[in-house]
Amino acid sequence: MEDVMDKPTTSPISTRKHGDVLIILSNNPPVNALGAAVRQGLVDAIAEAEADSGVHAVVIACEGQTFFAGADITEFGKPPVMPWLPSVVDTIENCSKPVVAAIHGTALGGGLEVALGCHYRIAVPSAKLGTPEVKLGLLPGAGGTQRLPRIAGIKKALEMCATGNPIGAQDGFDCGLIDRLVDGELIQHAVAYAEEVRGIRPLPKSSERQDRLDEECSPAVFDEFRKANARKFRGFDAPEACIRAVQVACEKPYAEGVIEERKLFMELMSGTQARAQQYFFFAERKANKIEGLPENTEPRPVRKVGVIGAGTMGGGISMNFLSAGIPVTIVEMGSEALERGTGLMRKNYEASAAKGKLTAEQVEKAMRLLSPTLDFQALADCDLIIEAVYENMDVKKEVFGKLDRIAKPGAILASNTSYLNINEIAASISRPGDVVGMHFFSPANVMKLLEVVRGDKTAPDVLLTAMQIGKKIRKVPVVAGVCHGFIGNRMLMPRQIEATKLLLEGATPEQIDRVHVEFGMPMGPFQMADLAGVDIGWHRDPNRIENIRDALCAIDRWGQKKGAGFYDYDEKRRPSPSPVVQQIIEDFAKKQGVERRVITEEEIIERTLYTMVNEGAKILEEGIAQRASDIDVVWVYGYGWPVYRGGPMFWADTVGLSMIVDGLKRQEARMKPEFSFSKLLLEKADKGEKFTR
Ligand code: 3H9
Repeated sequence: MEDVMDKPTTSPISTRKHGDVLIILSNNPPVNALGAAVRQGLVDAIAEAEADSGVHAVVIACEGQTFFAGADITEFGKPPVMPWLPSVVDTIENCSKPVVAAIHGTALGGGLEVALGCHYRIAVPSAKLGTPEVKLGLLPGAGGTQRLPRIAGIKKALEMCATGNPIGAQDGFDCGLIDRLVDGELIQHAVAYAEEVRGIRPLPKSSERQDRLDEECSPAVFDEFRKANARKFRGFDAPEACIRAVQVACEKPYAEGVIEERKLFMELMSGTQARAQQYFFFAERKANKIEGLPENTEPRPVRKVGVIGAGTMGGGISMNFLSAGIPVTIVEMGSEALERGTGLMRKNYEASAAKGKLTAEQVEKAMRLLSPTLDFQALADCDLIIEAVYENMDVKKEVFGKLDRIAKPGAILASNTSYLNINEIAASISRPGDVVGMHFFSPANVMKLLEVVRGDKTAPDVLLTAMQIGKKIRKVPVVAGVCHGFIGNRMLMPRQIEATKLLLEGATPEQIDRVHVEFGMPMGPFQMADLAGVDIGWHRDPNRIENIRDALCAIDRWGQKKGAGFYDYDEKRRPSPSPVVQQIIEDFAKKQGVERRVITEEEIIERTLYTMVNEGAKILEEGIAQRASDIDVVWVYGYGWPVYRGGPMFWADTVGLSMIVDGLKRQEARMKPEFSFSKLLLEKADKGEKFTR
């Protein structure tokens, strides 16, 4: 049957008739976000269906890559434009003719809520369904917290709303969220489905369902869920609000539930956490954009990757490519190290398989793509070669010298250095334009951050390729300029310097760490030192004791791996304060003539966190970071800065830059000579400006 097109329209929503089914189509690229025009279009289209006596059923579908991926986040914080989404969803549900949602791509947030307002849901197997609002510091605010548990059950709704993780279509089908799964032409199937159900009355409305609630409602379900996720949700406001809203579905009728949902939604929306998380959503996407890249720059093809060094870092880096289906040649100096390295990679993969994250077949597929070798020459056909050898300029130069002779023309030569000067490495070979930094964070197969270091001579297509390949291996790449420590590690330095000075002045490691953990960091500076190894960068001479770190290393307190560092550890690696360390600190303070006093939480924040903001501002003014939000992306993904505080630069804006400057001025005398003010910070504070918008 021929479809009958309606009159042309400028609305992102169009309608066409297929027999007695009205097909409502959204075309709002890139993700069919439910902006004002889409919402209005949906309401108008439902009115059209109601008014047309020739229409007996309705299909709502989307063009492009996805079903509605949610409310339009760019509208948040602006004056609301009617119709608002909850009433659009109600309008759909109250349509007197059956409405079928035809889902492909990702039905997320408000998009899933639209689908829940429909009377039936049909999806392709590749579709994903989710309520990611919690990741934006919100909860599903268009009836989702009340409809979802009524359709999919309490446990599923809790999991989806409070974690924000999407589920697959099959899972959706199994829990009752999807009524029918279909392969092939979705809209055709949806129309056939609509014709099949057109006569069924009463219409199934998710807001009226009670059966699933009766099955699962008990206070224990909520208590257990809270307990099981306490660590994950620590510090965040939104997950608890999501749990509370779903709980209301158990306790109150639908009409009261949605009022409660709205109240909780508005509370979250007006809070700083939601602002921070929404800011971060866009920050992450902005980080992908490279400034100053000539238009027409095309990436170089990367079909095969070489990795030099099969240690923890080299192995982890290799796994990223293997998992993305890219063959890797990994080179080591000795067969024992090579075997150990590849064995560890297999072990890591198998551990993921044991947790159900991979199938045994996927593990084998990844490992088959790996070619371990002792022969440097084997790198000759690689398009991208990443060295992950010992962090020493001479060693790196030697490796790059070899690569210069072996690598094919046009191969990208990347260094995984965390501190060293990429320009100096590049200048030592005949093809500096091919050199770029690709700084992975440990464990490299897990951590999302990738600092892509742009040297003075790095060719634009090399930079673009490094950024794109980073995305392909599911990292969050951020461009950084050349300086000691790039963005992330450079900002770590003032924090570490001040934290160590604070120990001498009277603070304890556990006090400083507690302030950081309460702030929302996964661990404090001394917990981090113990985890990473107190001995990293130590000169290895036990008789040369110039600071607390030297003193700890000299008596074998190298951190968790030795069962002792800034803390004592039991056999389960549980830390406790160490009297030995306390004594070392006190002796050291005496030796240096440092007067010990009571250190307040405020001082710890000012000296260890405000100093980071100051360093971030220097990084910005020197052009090491392209934008303030990139610094935030580095800190959230690389160091676990709590995303509900947006990142150090966004956080500084919420504190107020003049407050930051005042705090630093209060501490300036104690922090000298290491500390100096960023001009940009002073200027911005003076003008009442912010780093981020
Ligand atoms: C909500 O629904 C609240 C309701 O419960 C209640 C309301 C009352 N809005 O990620 P990509 C842009 S809250 C506006 O690179 P992908 C994005 O910025 C919402 N813009 O693509 C980017 O722009 P640009 C709940 C959006 O293929 C472009 O689209 N929904 C939105 O890798 C491409 O995005 C969510 O939280 C939006 N909702 O991934 C879903 N979404 O090109 C958020 C994307 O200028 N979205 N953009 O940089 C996503 O998770 C991913 O974008 C998605 C596609 C998986 C859909």
